[in-house]
Amino acid sequence: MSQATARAHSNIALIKYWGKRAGPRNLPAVGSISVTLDALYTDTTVVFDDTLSADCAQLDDKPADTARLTPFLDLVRTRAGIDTRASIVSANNFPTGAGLASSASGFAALSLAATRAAGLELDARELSILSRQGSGSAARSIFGGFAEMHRGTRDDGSDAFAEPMLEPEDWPVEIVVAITDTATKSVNSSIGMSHLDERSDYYQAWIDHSESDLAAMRDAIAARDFETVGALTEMSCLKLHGLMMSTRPGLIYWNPATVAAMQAVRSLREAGTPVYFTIDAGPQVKALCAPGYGEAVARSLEGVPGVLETRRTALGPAARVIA
Ligand code: 2P0
Repeated sequence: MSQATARAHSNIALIKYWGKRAGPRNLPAVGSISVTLDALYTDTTVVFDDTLSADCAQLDDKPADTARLTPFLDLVRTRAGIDTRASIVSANNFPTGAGLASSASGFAALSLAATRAAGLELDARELSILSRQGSGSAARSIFGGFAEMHRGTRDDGSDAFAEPMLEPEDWPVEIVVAITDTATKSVNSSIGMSHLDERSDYYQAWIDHSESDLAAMRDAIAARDFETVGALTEMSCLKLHGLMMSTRPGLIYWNPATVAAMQAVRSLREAGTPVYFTIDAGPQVKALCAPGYGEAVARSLEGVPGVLETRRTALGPAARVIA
């Protein structure tokens, strides 16, 4: 029996990933840029146990489906040259499957825990490539601070990995998450973004502009230009949701409180607070705040009708082994 426990933090994309290239290995159609969140994380323990006849998993104290986990563990087993089944025990310190990137922190933590438990020592890039095969956004949660995921061009996925851009202390922006609904989302991301070339007339435009959006964001982050980073962040978010809404059948992840929180962020900005919103495949609003503004933004968003709670967070560290 061999085991390891890892912690990985959730992330949110400022320039969004949505859409896959054809073929296996979960290859993204576009690159993305994200920030890793200190306050939202997953702890995962993996035990390879000779007495098990099948993989088993538990998430937040409940039995979990292994349909997506066993093929992922098979990648680790093949690499380690073992055939032992595993038990996975995982816990999120935030609502699962509600647009808070639990698959990002989950697969990043699983990659690290499973490889260590299998006796492998992968470097961060290899871990990022492995994590991507569990969930595209997980490739970015291997790193802390600001990270960029490269789309890559190779069919084997060896160039589709994330890389660190800035450490948290290099630019301590803050994030306030306004939670408007804790239920699991109705359409998961993998299904929502499948076969977009056939399902959305806007998809080609999304692809065509992604490289210039990424380049503009890289420059703005390097210059610590908060207003440009924020404007690009809102633009990428709204473009993503336009693409989602244009998909047959149309995907609408927002509720009335989502829209109210977006408008509250814009009102705060008009009144002089440096804050911009972004939203993933769910109804929660994440407010990107310039350093020092998180507390004031959290207080304002708590007063928005329909916002259930807020979580304020700094940028978080890279995934790491904790036991
Ligand atoms: C992102 N999202 O860049 C985008 C923005 C949600 C909206 O990546 O199919 O769970 O596992 O690769 O990573 C969510 O999709 O999808 C996501 P898979 P994933 O963060």
